[in-house]
Amino acid sequence: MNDFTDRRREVLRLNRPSQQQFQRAVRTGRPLIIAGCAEELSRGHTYSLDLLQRAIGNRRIEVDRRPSRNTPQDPQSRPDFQRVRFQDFRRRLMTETFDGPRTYLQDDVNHMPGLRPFYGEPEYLRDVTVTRTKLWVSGRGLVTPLHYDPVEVVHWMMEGSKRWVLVRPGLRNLYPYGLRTKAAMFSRVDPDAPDLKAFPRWRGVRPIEFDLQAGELLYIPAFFWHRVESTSDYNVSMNYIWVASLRKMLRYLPEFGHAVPFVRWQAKRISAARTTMHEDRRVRL
Ligand SMILES: O=C(O)CCC(=O)C(=O)O
Repeated sequence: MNDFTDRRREVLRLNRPSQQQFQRAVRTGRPLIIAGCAEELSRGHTYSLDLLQRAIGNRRIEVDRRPSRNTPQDPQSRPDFQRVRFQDFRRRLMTETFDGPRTYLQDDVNHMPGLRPFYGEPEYLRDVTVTRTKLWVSGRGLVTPLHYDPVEVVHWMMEGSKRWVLVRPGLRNLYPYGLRTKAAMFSRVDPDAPDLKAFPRWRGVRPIEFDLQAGELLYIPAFFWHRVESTSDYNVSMNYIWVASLRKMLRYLPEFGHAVPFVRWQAKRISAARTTMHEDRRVRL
């Protein structure tokens, strides 16, 4: 990724922001890295796999199984989510090889009530209604392909590090999969090795690339494209998600249109998962 322009200054940086500073930064529409809040959020805990295992216990959590570390999004099918016990996920994580099949824990914290005493919510999110909080655990090299979400996200790097590539909202130069596919919010371009013959307008794209380190948080504005690579042996992060303002949805109406089938699918999954939440049996979502 050496030929990326370093556009770090397009990403704002704040140390322990107040609520007003955070809101002002959000209004600029730019991504924001937040430092200096980890101690308060983690309540002094270090997120080792031992701690997660103790906190999650015997519950089944949702993992995404992938054929390789950098699998392009399949436009024909949704991700292969499965429910496994944390100890089984952990065993897989420890035995997976860099180039072999991979497992990515991505689950709603509602499935892990034992984790609740071990983290807080950022003070500056007090005025937004967080609709979902999600835990991610991955091994080195795992890639989430370039995509956008129709919601606002703060991604807290609890342990490890991730390399982020961000691209401003837009559809024309990003070549998303078609509206009728199952990957309409995913780009067909791999920013690591863009095929400029197939995707010539990618030349006009100015990706922003940086590493997010343990203890930092990243605000990803709704509709901003992002590609994420886990860059340490194991990575633990948490997402705080809330609904974008109506103004923003109207501003990015074509992007929102692309997201509608996904939003419907996701809403069904979340509500199905919440109704079966307390039944500790294997459910394929
Ligand atoms: O960390 C990842 O692999 C993906 C994160 C992501 O897409 C998000 O936080 O919205």
